[in-house]
Amino acid sequence: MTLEELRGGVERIRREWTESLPEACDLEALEQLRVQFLGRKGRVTALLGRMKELDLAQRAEAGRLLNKLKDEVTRELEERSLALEKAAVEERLTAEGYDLTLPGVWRPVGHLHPLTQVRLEIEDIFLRLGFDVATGPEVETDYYNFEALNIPADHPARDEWDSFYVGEGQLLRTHTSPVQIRVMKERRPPVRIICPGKCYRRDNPDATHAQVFHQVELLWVDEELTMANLKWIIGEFVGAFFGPDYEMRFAADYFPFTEPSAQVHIRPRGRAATGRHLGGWLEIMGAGMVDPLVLEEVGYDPERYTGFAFGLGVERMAMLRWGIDDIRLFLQNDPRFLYQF
Ligand code: 2U9
Repeated sequence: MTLEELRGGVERIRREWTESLPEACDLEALEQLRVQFLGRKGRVTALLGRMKELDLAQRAEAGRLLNKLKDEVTRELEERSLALEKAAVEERLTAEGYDLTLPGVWRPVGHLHPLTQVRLEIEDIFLRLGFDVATGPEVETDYYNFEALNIPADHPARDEWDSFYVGEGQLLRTHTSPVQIRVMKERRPPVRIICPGKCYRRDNPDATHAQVFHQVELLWVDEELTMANLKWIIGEFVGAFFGPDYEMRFAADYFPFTEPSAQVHIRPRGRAATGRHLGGWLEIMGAGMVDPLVLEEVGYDPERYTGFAFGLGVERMAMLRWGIDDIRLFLQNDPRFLYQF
């Protein structure tokens, strides 16, 4: 073979390629064409194989010609392949009647329950203040729920009309305080925990009472803790949760497990005393210094350690935050209520 013959061969292949390409109307036909020209036994490959028949001096020119042909065929093959793929997609979209300009179907995206939002926010505030989150069982024994907390046997909460008993000496916990008892028995002071969780009481449901509700309780036991430290912590909480425009006061109260005990009130400060609060004091939680009898019960020396605790209702915090007037709304799972948060 001479260089001229090779040149003629290249031109012939080039022409036939250009003629056959538009006839390949689908990807399958295109693949057959590729095999025919570029495959191991294809026409371009065959011509490449015959290069060795040429004089050494002519091989460089022959190689240039053949490589150019191969590159052009490869590029045009790719272009045609992309064009055919695109046409196939468009044909399918037209055939199946899709209109990509139509607005999509709105699918509601879920979100956290308002009570979960409030609980996480409260946890966050105390995590930043160095407290651990502790949890425990919802089915408790009489001992952890009442006895260890200095709640006497004749206390009305112990009556089966006020608590849900599930067996002999076993009940659904009426507060999360048994978690603190369990943690104190496991650890040595300093103990700094908050205990969020579900609680159960045998109330008649109304706008402010539910048989299932949520609490967050806090406990800090250490040396030299006083009521002043308690007041500071609660002040930090009120500022973080309700904002800077509230003032706070303590009023005397009684709980079997704290001494002294207090209820904590807040009210909008000064000119902020407008809107639904109208300047009145709102009770937000109960609190107090842990009763020495409770410390003794878990094996802590009450002469060396003191502690304070508070308990708040998550529903109550959410109701104050959003102006919700019926606690039962939290349990009804009505999307018209839930989607507002
Ligand atoms: C231990 C020692 C002391 C937790 C406390 C309150 C006051 C309180 C109520 C708030 C609204 C219950 O959800 S509620 O109805 N709680 O007033 N709770 S002091 O005191 C503790 C807890 C555990 C070992």
